[in-house]
Amino acid sequence: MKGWNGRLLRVDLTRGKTAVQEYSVDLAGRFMGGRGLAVKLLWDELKPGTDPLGPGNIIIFATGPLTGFILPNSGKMVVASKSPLTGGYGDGNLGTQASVNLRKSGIDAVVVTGRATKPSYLLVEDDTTEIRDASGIWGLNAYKAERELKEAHGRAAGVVLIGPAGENHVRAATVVSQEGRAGGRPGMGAVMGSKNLKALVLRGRKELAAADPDRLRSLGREGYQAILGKENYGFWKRQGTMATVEWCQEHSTLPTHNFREGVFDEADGISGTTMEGMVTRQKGCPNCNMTCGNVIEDSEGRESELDYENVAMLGSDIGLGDLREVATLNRMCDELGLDTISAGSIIAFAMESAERGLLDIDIEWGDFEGARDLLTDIAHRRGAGDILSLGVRAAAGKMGGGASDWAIHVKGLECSAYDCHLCPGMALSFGTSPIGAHHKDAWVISWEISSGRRAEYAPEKADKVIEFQRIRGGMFEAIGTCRFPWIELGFELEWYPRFFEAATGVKMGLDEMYALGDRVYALMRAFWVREHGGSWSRQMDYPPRRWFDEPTTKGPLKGSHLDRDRYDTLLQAYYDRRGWDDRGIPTRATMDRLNLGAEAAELERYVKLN
Ligand code: PTT
Ligand code: SF4
Repeated sequence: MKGWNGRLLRVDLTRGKTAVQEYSVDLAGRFMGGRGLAVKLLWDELKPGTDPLGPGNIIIFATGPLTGFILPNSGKMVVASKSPLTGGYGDGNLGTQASVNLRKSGIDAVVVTGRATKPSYLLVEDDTTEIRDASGIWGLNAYKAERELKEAHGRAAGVVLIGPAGENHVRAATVVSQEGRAGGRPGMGAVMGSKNLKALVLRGRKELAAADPDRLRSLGREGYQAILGKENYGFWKRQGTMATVEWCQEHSTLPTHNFREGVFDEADGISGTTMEGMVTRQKGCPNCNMTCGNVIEDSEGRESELDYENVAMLGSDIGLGDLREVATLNRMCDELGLDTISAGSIIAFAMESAERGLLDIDIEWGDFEGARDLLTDIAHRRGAGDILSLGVRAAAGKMGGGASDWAIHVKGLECSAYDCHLCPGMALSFGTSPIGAHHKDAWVISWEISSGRRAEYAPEKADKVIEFQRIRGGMFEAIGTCRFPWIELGFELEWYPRFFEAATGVKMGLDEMYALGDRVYALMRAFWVREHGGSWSRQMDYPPRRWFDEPTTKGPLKGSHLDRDRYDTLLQAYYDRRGWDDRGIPTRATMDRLNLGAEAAELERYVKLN
């Protein structure tokens, strides 16, 4: 196999053993890498009903066949596991030197099981693998711990690790890297913490073997050049994802006051334009010439790397309009290893619960000090932070008193930063995302707004969601590169089959890549259904109640809300197009068509397939 290393590193923390295992050409061909490889391994090896925070859970760090080659934005890896936040399939995508180093050590994915008896970290140096004592860095924030690990193992080491939130099993703890990269929103950091696994430290110096190295080199050069020539490149370099603040405000989709509204009175204070005057440097992932990490000084003089999601959720959604204070909360999340989107949503939920007299804490909208204290309490599970550390769905369930009405999530994952009171297509994207309410698979909102928002529930919206899920959630999550060149700059998708062929020698058109995406989607859905058995229903694919029941009260689109019946019709159109039945479960014929016959037989042990 060229392009792929064809090898997994298996780590059993209970026994303290590691082993390298070759995997088959068939597995690579059917699932490719990244998310595809991860969900297939979880499907085959994770016992249904496993406690996500128990030693039986499996966590996988999976690169794709393009990861690590000198190609545009090829520094990504997927971190996947059964989620302690949602109880279903969970993953996230991280840009880090660790991805490149893993591939250069001759490994495509690390598969971790069991639980170490004491704090540990995994050290991989080319062909040598060791489980080491992490007692000295347990309890340290992610910045400090990463610095210590780099001091011990050299600056070239790639490190992915957790902070105190992961150690304390906070359900929205992420995996972090490089002081400002984070991935694994549905609690992948908590799974690491439950295994007493503080970090993976990876060094690799081998040459990655490509099927056609000369072609790959020239394609890579041309690709980087083409990106530099894209019209929007200059603006992207200035604002990165932060341009979205102004865009969302303009279109009434900026989450505000726990998604009550889509406009924020102080939006200018947290906008990309405001940020432009504050940027001190830019950071990014390896092999990238679009570096989108804009660093500013926070209100305490420390560096903080901003992205739209972080700023909207820790800014407008909690009513905070000072960018340097938002940056402080953002920096805290990175140090604590806490997902910024969920953290913002949880704080907003707490603010609203306090306002309604259901949570006895002293906090109000826009209260920076209160938010700062609460973040620390959540990460350390102190006081009200304990119940909030479970995420908004579980916290609302425990609190009662109607709190579920203002718990903004899908399937237990807090929504990312797009208010959908008048965006049914984006609401469908959140509803059907394979990990809960995340925008990464189908960010259709820009298309939805530009193509006539008022043609509200047209079935073409289901087509668009599926198209994006195929490209973003299927192809990009499997090949191991960042999707930003395509979605942000218009770098043509046709580049990717060319890169893929030069790397692997396998000719695969975009249609085949999308078919692979459909296979991966069906299997992720099967994973959810197997975990839920008879309790699975189409209600799981509904967006938060607030968007149906509580019209917005401000801005040009004041009075907007979603319509339940029409959403349900749109959802049905989505199922029909995917070949899933009325429950949202792939039919037997669909599974067979996607070459998932054996997986269908396994699923039939839990639910009857139509
Ligand atoms: C991603 C989610 C996002 S999506 C953001 S900002 W974004 C938040 N970032 C966080 C952060 O920072 N710190 C923190 N403590 N928590 C955070 N939570 C949020 O996590 C990220 C970029 C971004 S920035 C996006 S959209 C793109 N995502 C990609 C993807 O998913 N796949 C892919 N093939 N390419 C992508 N390119 C872009 O990568 P999750 P990163 Mg992230 C600090 O992982 O779990 O999917 O959540 O990985 O290396 O930081 O790059 O406006
Ligand atoms: Fe990383 Fe941003 Fe570059 Fe994508 S564009 S690879 S997220 S730095």
